[in-house]
Amino acid sequence: MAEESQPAVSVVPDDDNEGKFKKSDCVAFYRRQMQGPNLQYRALLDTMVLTEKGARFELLEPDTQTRLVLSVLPCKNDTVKILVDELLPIKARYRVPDVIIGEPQCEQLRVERQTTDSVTLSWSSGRHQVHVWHFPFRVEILCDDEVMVTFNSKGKLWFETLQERPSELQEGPSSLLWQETFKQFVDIKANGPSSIGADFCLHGFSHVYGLPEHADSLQLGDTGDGKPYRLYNLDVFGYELYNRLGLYGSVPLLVAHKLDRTLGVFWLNASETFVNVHHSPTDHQDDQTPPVKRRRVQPQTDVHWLSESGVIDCVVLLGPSPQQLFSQYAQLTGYQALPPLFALGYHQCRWNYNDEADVKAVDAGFDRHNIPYDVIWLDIEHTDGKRYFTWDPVLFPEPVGLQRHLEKKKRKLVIINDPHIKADPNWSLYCEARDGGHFVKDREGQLYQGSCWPGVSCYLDFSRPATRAWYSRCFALDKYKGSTPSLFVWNDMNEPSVFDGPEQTMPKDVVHYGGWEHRELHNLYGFYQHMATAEGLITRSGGSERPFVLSRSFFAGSQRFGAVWTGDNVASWQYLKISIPMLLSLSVVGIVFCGADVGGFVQDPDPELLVRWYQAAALQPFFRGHSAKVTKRREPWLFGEKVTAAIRTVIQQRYCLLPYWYTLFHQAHTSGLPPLRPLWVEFSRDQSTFAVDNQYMIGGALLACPVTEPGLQEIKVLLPGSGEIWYDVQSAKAHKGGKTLSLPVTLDTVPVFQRGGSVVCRSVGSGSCTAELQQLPLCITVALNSQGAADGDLYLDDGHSFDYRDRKSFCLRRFSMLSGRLLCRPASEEGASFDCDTVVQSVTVLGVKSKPSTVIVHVSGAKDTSAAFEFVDTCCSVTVSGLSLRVATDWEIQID
Ligand code: NBV
Repeated sequence: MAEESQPAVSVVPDDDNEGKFKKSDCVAFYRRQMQGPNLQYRALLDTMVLTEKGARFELLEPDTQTRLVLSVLPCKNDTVKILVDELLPIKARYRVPDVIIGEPQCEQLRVERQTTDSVTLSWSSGRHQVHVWHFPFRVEILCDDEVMVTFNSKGKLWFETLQERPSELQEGPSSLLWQETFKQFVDIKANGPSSIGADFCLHGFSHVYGLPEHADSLQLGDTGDGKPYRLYNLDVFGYELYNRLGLYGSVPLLVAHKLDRTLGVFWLNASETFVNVHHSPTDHQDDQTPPVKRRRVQPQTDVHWLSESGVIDCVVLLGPSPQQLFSQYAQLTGYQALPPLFALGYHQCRWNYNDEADVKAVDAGFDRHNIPYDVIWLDIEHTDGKRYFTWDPVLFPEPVGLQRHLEKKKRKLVIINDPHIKADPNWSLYCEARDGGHFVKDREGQLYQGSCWPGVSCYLDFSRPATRAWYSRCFALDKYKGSTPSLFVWNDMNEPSVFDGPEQTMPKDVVHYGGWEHRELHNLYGFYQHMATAEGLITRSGGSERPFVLSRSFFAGSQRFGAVWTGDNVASWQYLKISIPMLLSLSVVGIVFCGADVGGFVQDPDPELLVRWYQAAALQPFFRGHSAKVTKRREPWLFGEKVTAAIRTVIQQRYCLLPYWYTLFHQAHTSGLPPLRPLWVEFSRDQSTFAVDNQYMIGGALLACPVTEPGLQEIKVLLPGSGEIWYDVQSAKAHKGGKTLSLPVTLDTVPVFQRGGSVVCRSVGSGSCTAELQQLPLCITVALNSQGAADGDLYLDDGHSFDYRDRKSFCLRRFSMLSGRLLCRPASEEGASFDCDTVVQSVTVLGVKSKPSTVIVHVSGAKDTSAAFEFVDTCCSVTVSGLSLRVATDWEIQID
């Protein structure tokens, strides 16, 4: 098998993006809707039926005689679902399965008022109402009598009902409804035109976010320039910046924010989707009216969604706080999986580490240079001829030995596993998949074949439950030869990438499980592979171990399966800069375990860029250095001692901060709050934060402003919130909030500030990997606010199993300080059973008014003792060291 058979078609992807991808104006359904007639839908109010599942109305468009059915379902957690489907469809339309977790708990609706023009419905306390208008048809969602959102405000409701295929297609525009040509590719549409669309007006909102994945700013811009946001998962090598064409994954959630409310619109559709955003009044409108005569108009944002097929299935999330919105969205699509602790450490990847000796040498290099790391990665060349689940017999003859070698140091191996399967009838895995019916078919019912790394390949149909189960079983330790429990997985190319397909992806007329065309579920393909891989790793451990899977493609809900990264970025300052808004955009839509390739995947970074990239990425959730095949090697020690030292420092600092990161991941896992937060999430009433996307919060306590420009000598940092105090983490110096600080920078400066009122736990020392870190004591930094108070949580568990869930084996503690007294107490009643030896070795309090005279330590059940301390006048800090206080016991420290 080691011998490479010659592929029939070129296996090299076309790197020239220009012209490879569609622009919106060459997408037929987009053109039809944008240029289509104004439709005159009416809600037939006398058809209203109220059930415990909400209200149902018929809709009629008299000119086209289109009949639809509208359901409005308010749910217990302040969300409202709006569903529109055909009234009498000739066949069922695709409804996205597997994304929404659990049935929503519906509220019982009451009729408040009904006239011939409209009906008003309310639920629970009556604070919220929906107002359905006969004509022009629209649905308003109100809170305390104020309209927050209007569905179909601009009358863009569009629904192409399914028709029988004409026996013969006449030449002319109508034949184009049944097939569409792009370059040499002809897409035959089995169901003809089936697109849908609708608009929402978000009243009072002018700041909107979300809709990844785009290499663009955090705030969504106005698409009046004719460039809508596209959601269509594609493999875009070295993607262009500030471009709204779709990248590897999509999450159709738009988040809107204003001073007193955060709101979301979730458009549950997995087919190709465009979103137009229009802000009014715009800042730069061409308004001839003299300013004095202008009325102050309330701002609004209109959002127009257009999808190629499926039904209109959307949920309005009413917040009102950002925290409530994240929780509502997590209740809908799932919470971030709690990663094993090692996954939050540093990952070293390259396309490719050449052979076992190379891997061992790189691994040893980290020890030699005293740089902690947890995982080394193998790219496609580790396989036998790009057959996933195999090993190159020459380069990786002893994979088990290699994993044992790493495992002795408590380190892991991640290998790549792509969704294409080499069409090789002499390979048992291929034959099993073929005979089990696990591949997608073309529209003639033959196995669909496309080209990828192995040459001619078939593609697994991950939408089919039996295929997912089969694929999951392929990760069983006895089936996947050469794998051990310390091997984890990376799913690449799962948009899916097909080198000889339209836009380098799978043709839309390929057929999946249930007879559904690929067009219906394109954006779900990677989501399903991620799901099956994570499931495979869980099952291989008998259900006891947490998986780690990184996926390039994703959809809403992918957070349940692991991590994602931002694909093939470039080693340039602009790509370092854009990584921040890209990761923030993912974070606000629930994909919170995310990162960008450190150093840039394509091309070679200069040492300054590499250092700055490590500094930024060490403060981001998923932290992996990666580089493309033709780039120069860039392990951290290859650029001279100064660079090695700078990189070592930030990786060590990352490890020290892992107790805090892990606590944030526990929070994401239980409440939906992202670890990485745009400033407005924490300072939701501070308008100056709404557009910031070069800075961010790590949890509620730390503000980071990584340097993303070359040769910088001074950086401007917005410290939000008048009344806040911010402590520079490097110097401990206090700064007042509500202003922009000018901070001098050297290559070693990483601007991070701790917010007054917070407590952050760090490890003392970093160890050589996370497993070592777990043995180390903690130091606690208490940053006092202007009232002399602070608090913060710490979450600990075994770092790898599901015992935290199944046996409540974890430890969740709260540190709180007030009037000079720091308490360590349980933060939750649950979780007492975790046997935790971790101790606190030192406590530093920032912002004390004057030098204390005594420090008394009180541990419950023991005698009070006084402790030595150090007071630093210049930054008003007190450090009590030499402690050994178990975090699992209650204790207090009184500083007088
Ligand atoms: O498997 C090779 C690469 C991988 O290193 C990279 O991280 C992915 O984004 N892969 C893409 C395929 C080839 C890209 C040119």
